[in-house]
Amino acid sequence: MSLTAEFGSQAIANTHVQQWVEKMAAITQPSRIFWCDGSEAERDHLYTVAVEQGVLVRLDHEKLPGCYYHRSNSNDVARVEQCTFICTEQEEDAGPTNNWSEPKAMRAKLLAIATGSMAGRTMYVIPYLMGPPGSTLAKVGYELTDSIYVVLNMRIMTRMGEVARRELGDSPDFNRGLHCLLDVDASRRFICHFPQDNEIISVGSGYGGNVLLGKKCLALRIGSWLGRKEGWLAEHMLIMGVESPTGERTYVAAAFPSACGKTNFAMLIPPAHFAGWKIWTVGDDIAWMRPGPDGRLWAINPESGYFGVAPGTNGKTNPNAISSISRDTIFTNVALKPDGTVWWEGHDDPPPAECLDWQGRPWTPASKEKAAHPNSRFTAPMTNNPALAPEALSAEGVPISAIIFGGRRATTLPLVYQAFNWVHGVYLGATMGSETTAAAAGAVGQVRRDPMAMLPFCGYNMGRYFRHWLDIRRNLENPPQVYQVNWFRKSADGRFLWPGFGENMRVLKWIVDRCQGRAGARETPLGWVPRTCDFDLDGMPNFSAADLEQAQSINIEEWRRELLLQDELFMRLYRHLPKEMIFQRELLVSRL
Ligand code: GTP
Ligand code: SPV
Ligand code: MN
Repeated sequence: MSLTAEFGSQAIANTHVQQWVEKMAAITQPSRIFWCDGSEAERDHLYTVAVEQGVLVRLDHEKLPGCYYHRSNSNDVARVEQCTFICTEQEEDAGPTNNWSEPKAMRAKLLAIATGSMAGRTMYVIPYLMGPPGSTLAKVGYELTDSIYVVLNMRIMTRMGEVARRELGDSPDFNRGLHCLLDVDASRRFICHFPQDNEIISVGSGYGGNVLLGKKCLALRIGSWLGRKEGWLAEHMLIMGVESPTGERTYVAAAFPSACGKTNFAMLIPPAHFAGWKIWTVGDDIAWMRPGPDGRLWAINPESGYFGVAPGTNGKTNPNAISSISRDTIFTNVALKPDGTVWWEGHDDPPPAECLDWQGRPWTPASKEKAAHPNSRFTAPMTNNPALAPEALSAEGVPISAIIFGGRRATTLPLVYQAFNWVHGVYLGATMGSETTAAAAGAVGQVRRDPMAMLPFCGYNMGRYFRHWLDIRRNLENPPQVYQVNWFRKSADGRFLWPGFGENMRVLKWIVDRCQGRAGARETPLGWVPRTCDFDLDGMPNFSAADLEQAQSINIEEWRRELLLQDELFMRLYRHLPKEMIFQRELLVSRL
């Protein structure tokens, strides 16, 4: 590694950063500190080192230019909610939906674990910016890590290097993130947030949301805490622009829980029937939103890449994702083919005759287990996306006309309905339920409450979070309309009642037309729903008005059970639950 002397050896940071890095280095004791500048020369160097060390496999650069392959430890393939903590002075500040620990004790425990953990290793110093440079919402973080995989992912997912250093200037106001890979032993795995100190310590994992600290840790958990303090919202939402044939653009944000369709919806390509309509992707996972001087809610995407679910991604379900991952992409825990390309369940190509599965074991179509892990992912720069909205790069962001909440529900929840008003909309978000997915360790397919798709990501008391949502309305003269959708309802024989993916454009068009005051609706106990005449079914030979009725049906028995499930969460939150939520519940009961 003769190159290393040329790269990263120069300390480039303000004195606050330098002092903190020295302190952390004294604890972790790396043999070398590498200061990242985010340059292309540095990127090439880091990929070379990562391949030399066996952390990455270089894929066939004729077929997949600039692409690499990684396997994480088989015990370390998803977020771990049971190891994720919010560390505040008062337990009540973390609230009943978070694991809580007293900050002093937890910090001491983690720093003891971190002591000497980087011996013989390189500590990378990653300056990164969440949000477009110059945005009033943008935030700077520094992540210290001994994982070169983390560095290479962070340089795709965030604006990394010089740009962040410049944005910070001489300020001490940056998020301090420490990540130590250790031996990825699950018993020493902790992802801990210290919102009062704007600090994150993550140890014992090398996977995604546990270690790319700008993403779930800063942009959502710490972000939501800062948002409450500073009057904005940090949300687990995609952001899209919907362009009509006349060139009118309507911006929509949507919160679906992990692995419930945000990336797919954000990159939607309208079916042929919708000539002249076009979807622009602003973001696919996280939205930072603040009331603007015009009384509208303005949103930015703090990220600059997509950390997306690989299985099921193909040229039919998501062509824009396929373009996004055609180059300069890191594939994690998918299957590796002998020709230096990759495969997963639901790929365009048929199953390969032979390959190595996500654990590196020989795999053939006769194998019983899956070739790719269900939570295998791609890390791709957003600039690869043919549908990237130019506004994704703008400091002002976009004004949001509609907020959509959606879960993965086999029963009960109709395809689409609209909230009567903002408070009712907050209630829809607060009572969201969804089946668990492979994005987090644990059982899959169990319905649980996941308010606003933020259950694993809200960095403070969930009851106060609902209050914050209600309070934001005071600064919104023109609040977004609020909708609920469910792409995942099933028939008694287990078929999806709605085709989903590109066809979701039909639901979206009704929503956009409502926002623009051109579409009708009918009142139901749940909210406003499209009448058959309001919903465009043209060009869907296999889907009839009767099918729509089935997808939209409201079953009173199912709703009785649903109300009981909602109560479970409300009871846990009772001390801080806004009264408005109880009133909304009573109103729903009386309407039903
Ligand atoms: P995170 O990155 O974990 O936050 O997830 P995400 O919300 O971006 O989920 P993503 O778009 O990656 O979708 C995850 C899964 O949902 C994939 O297996 C998709 O095939 C499936 N999916 C997405 N959209 C639809 C849809 O409209 N209908 C159906 N039936 N499945 C869908
Ligand atoms: C999610 O689980 O919601 C993700 C993937 O977006 S991770 O970054 O691993 O959290
Ligand atoms: Mn997510």
